[in-house]
Amino acid sequence: MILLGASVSPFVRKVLVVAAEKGMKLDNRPINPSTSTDPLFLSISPFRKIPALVDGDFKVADSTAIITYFEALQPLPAVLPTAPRERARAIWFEEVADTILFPAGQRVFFNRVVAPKFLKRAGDLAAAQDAQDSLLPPVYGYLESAVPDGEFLVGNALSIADIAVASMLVNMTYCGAAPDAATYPKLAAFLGRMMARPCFAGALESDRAMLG
Ligand SMILES: N[C@@H](CCC(=O)N[C@@H](CS)C(=O)NCC(=O)O)C(=O)O
Repeated sequence: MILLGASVSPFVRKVLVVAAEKGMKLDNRPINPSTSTDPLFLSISPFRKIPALVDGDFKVADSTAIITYFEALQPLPAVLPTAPRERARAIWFEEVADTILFPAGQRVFFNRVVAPKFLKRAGDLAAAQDAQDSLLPPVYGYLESAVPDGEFLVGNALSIADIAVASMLVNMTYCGAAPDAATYPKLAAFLGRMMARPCFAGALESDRAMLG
């Protein structure tokens, strides 16, 4: 299977981590979603979003859609809990990561990393600082209160909840906006635990190769 998109995108990272957890092999090909003219990419992802997946004659974009496909193809180890309430809670955390944490963090990551490193222009550092000061604290505060005493966000096993939240937070470690251990001890410890898991290793290695 071919996965289009670089691991520094938290949505791509989420998919790479799920695949690694399930022992599924992916041929990961970085592309620039904004400028790519690759007809294959545009045929899968009409709105130019990564990740995009090709599996033979099947194509689908969107991290949640791709992970749903993986889970159906290879149910074990499961990343979607089977108990109804746990599954709903896991999707809740994935949604918080994708729709609340990502837009807040992206303003920091884009202006401090993407603009100077990949677009070769200065980022809006005031906008980055504003997002770090005003947008991230409410999300971090919520997540700090939601991290249980156990190892995982939902139930007793790794799930999409942990992978989605940690995948977004990884980008914050690249732009000086990670949750600090003094203010968010449980969240910082959670992130450390997740990043140390073998399923994150390949994606983090790809990040290092790209970010230096
Ligand atoms: N809901 C999508 C979101 C994907 C997304 O926003 N990807 C970003 C990269 S982090 C992207 O492709 N942005 C390029 C653009 O908007 O032109 C998913 O879960 O895959």
